[in-house]
Amino acid sequence: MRGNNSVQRMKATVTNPVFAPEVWAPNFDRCEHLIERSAHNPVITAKDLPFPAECCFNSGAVRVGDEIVMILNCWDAEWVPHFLVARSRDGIHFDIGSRSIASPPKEYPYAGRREGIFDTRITTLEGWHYITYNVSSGLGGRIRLIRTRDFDQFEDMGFITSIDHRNCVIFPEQFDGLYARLERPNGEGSTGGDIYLSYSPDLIFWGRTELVLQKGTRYWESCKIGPGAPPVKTEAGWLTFYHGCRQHMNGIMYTAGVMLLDLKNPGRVIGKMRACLMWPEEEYEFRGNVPQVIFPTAAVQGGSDDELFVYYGAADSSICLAKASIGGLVQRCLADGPCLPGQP
Ligand code: BMA
Repeated sequence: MRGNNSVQRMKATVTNPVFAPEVWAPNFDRCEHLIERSAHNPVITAKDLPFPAECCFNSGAVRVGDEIVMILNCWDAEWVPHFLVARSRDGIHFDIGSRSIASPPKEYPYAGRREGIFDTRITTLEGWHYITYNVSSGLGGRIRLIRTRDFDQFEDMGFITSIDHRNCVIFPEQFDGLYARLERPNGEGSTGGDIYLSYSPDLIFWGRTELVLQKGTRYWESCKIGPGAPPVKTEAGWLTFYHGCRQHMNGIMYTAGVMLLDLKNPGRVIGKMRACLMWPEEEYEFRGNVPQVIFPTAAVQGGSDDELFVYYGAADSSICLAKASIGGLVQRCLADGPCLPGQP
């Protein structure tokens, strides 16, 4: 658990006073007992990869029996993206395969040096592990779907959104015979940056889209928000980690927030933390390809029934782990209320 000790530890290790959390993180105390960064962070960096690489980050993971299996997203020394299967028993030390299980489509407009594949998320559903990811192009990004039963053979299911979509997470259950996903159409300004829900009969064709949460409830999520990890089922509702972005004079800060969605009607927010759960504090979250980024992509069962292992990309450079209390997060979401725009 985090407490005053961790504040002192940070004060002791932080050399630049600008990084001291109390200077710019007034909500620090509100979240200290709800989530704890692993002392092993970052748990995976480019140095751990089986070939010369620039970086790895934003990678989905699921629990399969005693193992946590990750589809690790990395960029090699030529800045070509790869998805690698990585397995761990303790959630910290991963065996990383060298076979890339996906690559950018070869056809226009997805081929070319500017394009890439990134941000994997995994949902286990009806005996399959479904992997969603972004495919970027100069004409806008889209979401593509792969599935596997064993993380050995993979089936490409093609694109599952129209253009300019980001951040798609699939629920691990059906609702009245339909699959459901949270998604973030990209857009700019007033036309995008919010979280929506869509339904599908077959995971390919999606519709009945509805707004779930708008950006801008709080200052830390004022510029855009997006679903982070596939929702986790609890007795009280679907516990859903998302990222919240705040624009400042030097760019965008990515933080992590949490909301609780209705069990039967997952488009309804029944609880939401006011404070953001995590914001860049550690040096590995500040320094990297894109500074000030915490990007949650997976929340899997940890060492006890109440514990979640939350994986997140840090500064678009490494993969990190934080341990969270399910009960604590649910309680805080409900205590803070739906906390929607226009509500106190
Ligand atoms: C988002 C995604 C993420 C990335 C983030 C910060 O739009 O592209 O992959 O972590 O930007 O660069």
